[in-house]
Amino acid sequence: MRFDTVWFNARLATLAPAADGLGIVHDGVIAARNGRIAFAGPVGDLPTGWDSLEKVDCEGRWVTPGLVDCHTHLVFGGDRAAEFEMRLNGASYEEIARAGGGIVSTVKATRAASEDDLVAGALPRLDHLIAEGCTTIEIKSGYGLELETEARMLRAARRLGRERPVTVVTTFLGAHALPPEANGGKDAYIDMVCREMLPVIAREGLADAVDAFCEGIAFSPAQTARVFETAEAHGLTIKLHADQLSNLHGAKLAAGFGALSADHLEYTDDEGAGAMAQAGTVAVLLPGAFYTLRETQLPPVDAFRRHGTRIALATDCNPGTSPLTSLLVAMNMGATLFRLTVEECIAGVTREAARALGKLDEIGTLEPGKACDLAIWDIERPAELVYRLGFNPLHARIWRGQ
Ligand code: DI6
Ligand code: FE
Repeated sequence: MRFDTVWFNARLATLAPAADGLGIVHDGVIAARNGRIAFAGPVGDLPTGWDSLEKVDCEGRWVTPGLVDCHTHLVFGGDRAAEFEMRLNGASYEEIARAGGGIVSTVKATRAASEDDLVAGALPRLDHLIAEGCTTIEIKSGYGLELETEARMLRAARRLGRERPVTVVTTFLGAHALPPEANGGKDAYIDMVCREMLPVIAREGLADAVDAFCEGIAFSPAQTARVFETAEAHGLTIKLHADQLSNLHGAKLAAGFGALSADHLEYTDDEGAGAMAQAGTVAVLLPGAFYTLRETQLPPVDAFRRHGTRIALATDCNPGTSPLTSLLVAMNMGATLFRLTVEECIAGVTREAARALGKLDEIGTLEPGKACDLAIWDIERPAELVYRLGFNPLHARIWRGQ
């Protein structure tokens, strides 16, 4: 057997579903051919007579699947640092809104930004994620709230995937917030999302999935269901910002539509957790938003475990409620704030995050046939990836075998 590259002398956390826990292999080898994993396992199981163009000695380092950030709003205009500072200095929500703050300020800045501006603004954030081993990222629209800017955000997101060695998955989030010009007309805005925006986004192939924000301050379950029906009609997969600030039973609604994931979930109840397990809808927990909002209601992790609901972790990188560009910090927060185990955290940013994107056939574990996306770490045990805070032990990152 002839390989392109062989990484040997490695400790592997394969995350293979058939294995126990992290799927640890002590004297491990990964072999790649044409950008895909051709072999992953103990050195003794390598086919005899193999050869390789390149051999890399990992010197005992740990190798995990490349990390997957399955929920981000990485592309946006402007920033909200001034508003953050005002709030710390005692400004009220009204004062911030009057000073042009809040989500509306990001919408305004995003509408004013060209595609080049959006790409340039997002690249430093993307580079930070990449420097910590991220090889796949989901990026949502949702700060345009009109067709032209939503499409521009998605085009910028796709372009990021051509400018850097990373896989970008895009999600249309037209139903993120009500734009100011809608003057409170939520149903009319959802009409526009379903009749004017979504069909064009789908036709132009700009989005892989459709998401919505189901919440008192955003859209109702009935309005969310209309968006989902339209997404289904266009053959797009579904995700949902569900039960973040209150329990509108968004988790159950998402499960009912066979959503890939329901995300946030602080206020989800036992019934919602069970419905998600039944439907195979992944629970994407976003501890960066929980932390930034100083939320105290914890997501129902025990119910997820009891029902067998799959748990992923993501950054939710956005300028308002989670200005976070680190999956390592997201893992630490998942453990410290939500009491997830080391295995749950590491699976949450690899295998389960891949599942939340509907890409488990392609990425998320070290198994033959999958894309050769690897993170090689200078650590002695996997727990270090979760335990340390503000320290990056990445030694090397491989995307598509390179
Ligand atoms: N949930 C959130 O926490 C953010 N969006 C969402 O759906 C808020 C986005 C922002 O404030 O810019
Ligand atoms: Fe979000």
